[in-house]
Amino acid sequence: MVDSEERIIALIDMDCFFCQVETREHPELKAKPLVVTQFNLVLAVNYEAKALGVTRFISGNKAKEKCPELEVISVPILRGKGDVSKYRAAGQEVIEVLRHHCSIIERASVDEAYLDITSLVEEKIDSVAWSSKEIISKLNHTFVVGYSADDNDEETRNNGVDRWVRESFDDLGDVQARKLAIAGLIVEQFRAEIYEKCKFRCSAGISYNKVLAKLACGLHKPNKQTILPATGVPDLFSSLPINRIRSLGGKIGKEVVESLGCNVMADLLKFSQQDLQKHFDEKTGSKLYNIARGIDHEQVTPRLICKSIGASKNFSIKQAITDLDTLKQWVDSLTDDVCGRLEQDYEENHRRASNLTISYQCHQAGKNISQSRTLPLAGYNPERIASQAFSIISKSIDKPIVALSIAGGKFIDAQNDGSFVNYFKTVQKRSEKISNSGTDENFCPDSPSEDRELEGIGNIYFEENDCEKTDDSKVLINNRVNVKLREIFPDLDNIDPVVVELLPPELQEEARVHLNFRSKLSIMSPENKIKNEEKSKAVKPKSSKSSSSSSSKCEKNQSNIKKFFVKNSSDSSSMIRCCECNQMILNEKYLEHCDYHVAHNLQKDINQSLSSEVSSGKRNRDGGNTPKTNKKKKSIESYFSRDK
Ligand code: DCP
Ligand code: CA
Ligand code: CA
Repeated sequence: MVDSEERIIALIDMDCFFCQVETREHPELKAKPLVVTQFNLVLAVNYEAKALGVTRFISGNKAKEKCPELEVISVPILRGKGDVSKYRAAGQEVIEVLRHHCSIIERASVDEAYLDITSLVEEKIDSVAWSSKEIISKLNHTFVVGYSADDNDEETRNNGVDRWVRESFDDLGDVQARKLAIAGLIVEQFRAEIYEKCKFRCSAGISYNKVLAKLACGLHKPNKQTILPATGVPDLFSSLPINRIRSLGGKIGKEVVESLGCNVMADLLKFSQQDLQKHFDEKTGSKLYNIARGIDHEQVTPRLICKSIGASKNFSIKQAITDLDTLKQWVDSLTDDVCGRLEQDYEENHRRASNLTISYQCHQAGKNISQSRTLPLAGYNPERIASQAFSIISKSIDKPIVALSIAGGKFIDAQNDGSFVNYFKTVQKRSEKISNSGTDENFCPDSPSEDRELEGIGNIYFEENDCEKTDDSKVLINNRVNVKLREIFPDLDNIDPVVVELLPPELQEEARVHLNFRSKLSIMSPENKIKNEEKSKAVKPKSSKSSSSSSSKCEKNQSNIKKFFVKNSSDSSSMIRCCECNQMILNEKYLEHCDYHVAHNLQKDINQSLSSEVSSGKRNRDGGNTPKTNKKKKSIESYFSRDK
């Protein structure tokens, strides 16, 4: 691996990207001032409009006021939110051009990518005896920090490049500066080819790490590239505001400014590494210490495809979500979007997301408070994802919700895992078959179309099953395990806890779902309560002991189940770290393991809501102790079934 100080990194970023995509599609817009809006908010401004004072993140009307001749195009709207798929596809076209030349490309956003071009530079530098004159003539869109003025004056630019190249290639010149000059030639070629093939103009930054390449890219735009050599860093940092550095635009940058009193990057130089580590944490402290000196060890991770796939929606305070119906509609819509894209990604890139991140913002006391939760993702089932997201977000419905996001991430290789997406297709076909033949009517008489796979791919899936659903709760039942369980307990309503102890772990867990569910019902019904008391008197002493320590036993069993899923081998290549319990799980057991958490969490939620309802006396089915009203309150759980 190349030493981080020896690398040559470029960042290529498309100019006013959404505007260029629209102009390519509508050539009549060429050279006209143009903005692209989404719900009347300006997202992209072309350089003709920027020259007339139009800026981003203002309303389309306001932009039009500033520039009456402005052309305004809206991002297409799909299911009530912006559909950016055509811009994403256009960004991918650019990546396709680059990947013909470079194998280390990291796509960083819809319109930018980092390239590690160290080996390309080394090949090129040795390929011919370069003359300074030739290099200068080819760096015709290039600026060099420390040698070119900030304005775009062509003569100043050219003089600066001339001086820098001659200095770098004379006898005392620095090897790294020469490499950067050759990198400049390579990137000029890339940019020309992008224009030739895709008709998009772009800008680039070239330096020896990602942070500096990104910073350099923004210094001269559009259709320009900027080289940032090590000699240019101290001068640049002496006046560079902290938030201009990629990773210092947010919270940490704010803290550097507010609590350390730094205004420009050079102000950070007065702090020792220990000082910074003490103030922040060890990792952040040493990162800040390095960045202040122009050092960044982060590698370009070859990644042509995004790290996560998500769908999000922001709302103004006026439009904020305040009721469960609206929340459900939006959660369903975002979930459909994200699942469609995840499935497409699965087909195209043979990978699957193993994490689901559900984020949202509530407006409270004049501030937007962010909340986020990451769960294991066992499959791309929109109904299941929507119900998980809904159950999490709906807990905050007492505050206006101003942003929602659902994203799949932490992708893992799915080359040998055709069952993952196919599972749902199999389920669909299977349920059609079942409902046509009627063979499984006893199994789930109320909703054959909701039936789940009974055999097949070998993974255990805990799915929602309507035949076990009450007004108040949903019980997760795995049908495959359920079939086995029925062989042991023909009447699942009367499972003997003593026998449960003797079962293999996965059956124990499933049996417990039934036991819990029945015990919830028994809390509600005095008649059942008596029956159960009689039953528990009849069980052997061992059993009464086990029920007195049921919670610790249950924990023990759960930990057994966890152990069952966790491989104790040292072969970490086929293992994934679970985001929920942080344990390393064997790849082929991961889906199974995820389902364990999903079932466990939902079961916990159901139990919590039931016990709080019971203890606060809210329930009506309590033997008539609470007055019944005719008005049926819509419970959160009733939203779990999307077809209602
Ligand atoms: N974009 C968006 N939402 C944002 C920011 C940007 O949808 N909050 C879209 C519109 C942009 C595209 O992403 O065209 C790329 O964003 P950039 O920040 O790279 O901005 P531009 O490419 O528009 O302009 P520039 O020429 O400054 O790179
Ligand atoms: Ca851009
Ligand atoms: Ca960008």
